[in-house]
Parts: sequence; structure tokens; C-alpha cells
Amino acid sequence: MNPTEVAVIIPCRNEAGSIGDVVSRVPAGMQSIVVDNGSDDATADRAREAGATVVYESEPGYGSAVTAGVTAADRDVVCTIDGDGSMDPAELLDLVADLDRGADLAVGRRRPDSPRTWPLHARAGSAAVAAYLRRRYHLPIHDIGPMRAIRRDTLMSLGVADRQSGYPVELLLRAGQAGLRVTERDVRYTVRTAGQSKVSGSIRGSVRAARDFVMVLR
Ligand SMILES: Nc1nc2c(ncn2[C@@H]2O[C@H](COP(=O)(O)OP(=O)(O)OP(=O)(O)O)[C@@H](O)[C@H]2O)c(=O)[nH]1
Ligand SMILES: [Mg+2]
Repeated sequence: MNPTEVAVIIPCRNEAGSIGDVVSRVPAGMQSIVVDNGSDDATADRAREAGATVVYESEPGYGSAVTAGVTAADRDVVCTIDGDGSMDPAELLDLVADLDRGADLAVGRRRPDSPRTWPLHARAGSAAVAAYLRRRYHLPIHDIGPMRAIRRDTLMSLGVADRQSGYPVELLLRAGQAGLRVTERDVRYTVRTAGQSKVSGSIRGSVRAARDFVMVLR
């Protein structure tokens, strides 16, 4: 697949310190769409300077941001990655190549470079939900990660409804229900390069994410 067929959606809230570098590392030819969700820092300016298209979304939440990005994308394939510099956009090429090899949904399994990269509770929570989806739908997954590639039409047809942190779980659940070919490959995971954690690094964010995960599985 040609990179010009790919849009990369980067949900962001207050990631001014890292977003420029993330956008600059998106593979040549791919369209970068930064979805700014109520940032009160210079995220949008830094993203634009680095060459991204910036979309604003007023409804808070990871799922809202991703959905706004998918709506704005005008390429056949959409990828997602976080804006905090914890993952390398160059590895999106491998996920896109998995689509060429027959995958309907290609997801990244986070492989931390050090024990402090990924708080134990977040790691265990993702692993537990992945194990459930593995058993229930025979999906070959071990993580509920933020890096993925999928054809835009396929994603739209799944009709993922969650607008908060349950979005990645619901996407996998619906993919399993629809019998899609899901593949997983390792991606490097490092400590965010700047800014503050909104999810796993705080009690509030973690409780909210756990609640959103469980709501989707009920
Ligand atoms: N658009 C949008 N993006 C969000 C929201 N909450 C988090 N994000 C983004 O989603 C990504 C993941 O959030 P992080 O704060 O990195 O959460 P985390 O990975 O658990 O925490 P770290 O361990 O610090 O990396 C980042 O790119 C955030 O900017 C939100 O409400 N709206
Ligand atoms: Mg992060």
C-alpha cells in the first residue's frame, strides 16, 4: 500500500511538548490529523508547524477525538497513535503492511523498554481484557493498545459508539463479533517524551479507563 493512502489520527490533549516530534516522524506521504480536544496549551500550533491538519473536537474523550479524526480523514486507510511520543510513528508502516498481507485490523502490542514505562495496573488491566477477548472471540491479542491500522470503510461499518476510553476495547470487540481478521505485532513503548499523563499515570484517569473498559464488556 502506498503511504499516500493512509491518514494518521493523533488524539491529543495538552501535548504541546511532544506533538511536533510525533508529527515529524509520521512516515512521508501519510496525512497527519491531530485532534485537539480542549487543550489549553500550544498543541494545535505545534502540530500545524510540523505539518499536521488540526481538527478540534469539543466533546471530551479519546473515542470522540478518534471519531472526529476518522470523519476528517480522506484516505482509504486510517491509523491511530498517541501524541505523547511514547510510540514511534515509523512502526505504522509495519501495521499498514499487515493490511496488505490480509489483515482487516492490525494492532500494536506495546513492548515497554523499561519497567517504569508502563504502570503495573494499566498493564495488567489491558492484559486481562485482551485475554477475555482472546478466549471469547479467538482474537490473537495480548494488549489493548493505541496503535492500529484499518481501512476507513471497515472502521465505519463497525459503528464503534464509545466516545471515552472504552473505544479501543469496543473496536476489538466489534471486530471479533464481525469475524474480522485481526493481527497483532510488537511495537516499542517508552515513557512519554513530555507533558503529563491523563490516563494510566493518575488514579482518576486509571479508574475512568477501567470503568470505560468494563462498560463496553457488559
Ligand atoms: N483528544 C483527546 N485525547 C486524549 C484525551 N485524553 C488523553 N488523550 C490523548 O490520548 C493519548 C493517551 O493519553 P496519555 O495521557 O498518554 O495516557 P497514558 O498513555 O495512559 O499515560 P502515559 O503513561 O503518561 O503515557 C495521548 O495522546 C493524549 O493526549 C482526551 O480526552 N481527548
Ligand atoms: Mg501515553
